[in-house]
Amino acid sequence: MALLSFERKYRVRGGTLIGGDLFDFWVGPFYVGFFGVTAAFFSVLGTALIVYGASQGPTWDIWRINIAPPDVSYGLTLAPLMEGGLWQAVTVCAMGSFGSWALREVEIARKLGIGVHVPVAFGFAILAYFTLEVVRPVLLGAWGYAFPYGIFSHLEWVSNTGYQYVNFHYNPAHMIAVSLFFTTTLALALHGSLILSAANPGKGQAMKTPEHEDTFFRDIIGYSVGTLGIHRVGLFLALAAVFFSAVCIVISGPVWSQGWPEWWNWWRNLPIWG
Ligand code: UQ2
Repeated sequence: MALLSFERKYRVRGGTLIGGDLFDFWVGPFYVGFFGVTAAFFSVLGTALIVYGASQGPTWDIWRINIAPPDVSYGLTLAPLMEGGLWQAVTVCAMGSFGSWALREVEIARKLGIGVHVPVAFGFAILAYFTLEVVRPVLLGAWGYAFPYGIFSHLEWVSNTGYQYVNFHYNPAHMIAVSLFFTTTLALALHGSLILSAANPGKGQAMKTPEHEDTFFRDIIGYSVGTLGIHRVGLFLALAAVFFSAVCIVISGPVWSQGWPEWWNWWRNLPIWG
């Protein structure tokens, strides 16, 4: 089915989660929906708040603009606008915007009658942000433990937070997360190169089939995970990487507050070393 006739068939009302027919229409190529309106509202407001914060100084240098959370002394209370309140408002806008985007994805998936895998996958990205900015600061008792909104400032937050635990690479959940990120790139490199190899067999030759793809891997490692399987592997690896990243930061402080190298003393203290 050509794209235009496909769209004529599927661009119909229904499948919305809220508001019925309200906002159930397209603007140009874009589906709007109730959550399109709320996503636009929160992202425009959040961006405007960041620009307002920048206008209050001390710099317009794009690298150094910084919207910081309140000082730790404010705990989990609401802070004055220029002492972290702006950061709190921007964080509410960000969560409103990310949540709206996920629900807009759900509405589009429902219209098409496809699964909700895309919004579920995006949900893991939201979880990563929510863990850093809400879950861990709440567990530690202050918004001041959240990362600031700024290019250099958030880099410094990551570095300082890592060094606070001496050597973050000894964090076992960090080890798992890094391994999963590397394996994700391995899987996509294997998959991307395999697909292109079959699609581009050489000038004048006909494109090859999934049988060729299966056979390549059966010949080289005795196993092919299959054309659907590789996408399951890829999604699992990517989501597991994000999940263990969230675990690795949320246990840093709330569960373990010494250096991560010290955590391994349980191994050195096993009564089996003589
Ligand atoms: C495969 C297959 C694909 C693929 C790839 C494989 C035809 C087009 C890459 C091979 C993948 C395997 C054996 C699993 C890799 C697992 C990890 C953890 C990296 O068999 O089917 O479809 O793209």
